[in-house]
Amino acid sequence: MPSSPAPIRLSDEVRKAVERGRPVVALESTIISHGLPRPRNLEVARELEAAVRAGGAVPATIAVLDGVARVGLGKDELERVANDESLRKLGFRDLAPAVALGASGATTVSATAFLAHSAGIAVFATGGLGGVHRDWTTLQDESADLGLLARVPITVVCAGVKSILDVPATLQRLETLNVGVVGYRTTEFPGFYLRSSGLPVDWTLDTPEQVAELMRARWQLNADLTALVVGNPVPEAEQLDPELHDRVLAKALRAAERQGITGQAVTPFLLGYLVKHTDGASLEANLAAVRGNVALAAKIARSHAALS
Ligand code: PSU
Ligand code: MN
Repeated sequence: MPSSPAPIRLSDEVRKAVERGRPVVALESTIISHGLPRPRNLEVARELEAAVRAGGAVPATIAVLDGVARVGLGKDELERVANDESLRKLGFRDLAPAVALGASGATTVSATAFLAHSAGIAVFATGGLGGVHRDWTTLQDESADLGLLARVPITVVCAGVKSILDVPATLQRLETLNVGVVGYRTTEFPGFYLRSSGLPVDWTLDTPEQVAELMRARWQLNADLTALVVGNPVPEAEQLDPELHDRVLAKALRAAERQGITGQAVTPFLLGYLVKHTDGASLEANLAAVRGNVALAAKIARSHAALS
């Protein structure tokens, strides 16, 4: 085979931090390119990186640009991810084709978790995970996030799974797949836009140090075969009004069905519909959740770095 440039490239800052065992937090790019409206998305991308730094960790936003998987983006690259409407949405299975064809795209949870782990990063923050869709019995639409989390031992801080999904079915799948699930300062699995999904979690942790202890125990037991999902609820004052949530979501699901939205387009369509029909309130709740997750992830990354 002819030699070609390394397909995964770490920024200098991220490489040094990983080599020295300093805290690093991976951030996905699909939420920026496909999950949030422009131009707010660029502001948010910058804000999240700044929040990781303020929390004492190095941010590593991940995307594939011109066939190279980048772990840690420069200023121009982050702008490109936010502004380039032609960027594709890349799940794990899309990484190799994107590299082979020199394509560009934003990475979802599955692709980001894989690349972050490959780069030696232990902690990853996002908004809400993908999961089992509500019409699963007919369409069999289950996010590729779940299958990847069953294979990659990374800690993912999130506000649960997106409430547009079948949350009980998703929790069941996570159990079957042996993905670790804990609630952070809650006994209930978070509901993304809402503080609670109404479903219980088996384990509750109350400090970043406890999460780091759990990560260490998984490693000591050789039980870090799968991901660890840390469910961190959106603050009560910033959640979406549950009544508004249920009402608009029901309409969004009907609209998606009527318009024949399928596959990768489903999640961005539903999130966009909610933003529009809640006058932006769902966007604020989404952002509040992501901010909280990023701040917690930085603390967990620090505790983890201190323990290892
Ligand atoms: N979290 C958010 N907004 C998003 C996503 C997560 O707050 O847009 C993205 C993630 O990249 C996740 C993807 O992996 O949605 C799931 O898409 P799908 O259901 O097509 O697998
Ligand atoms: Mn899907």
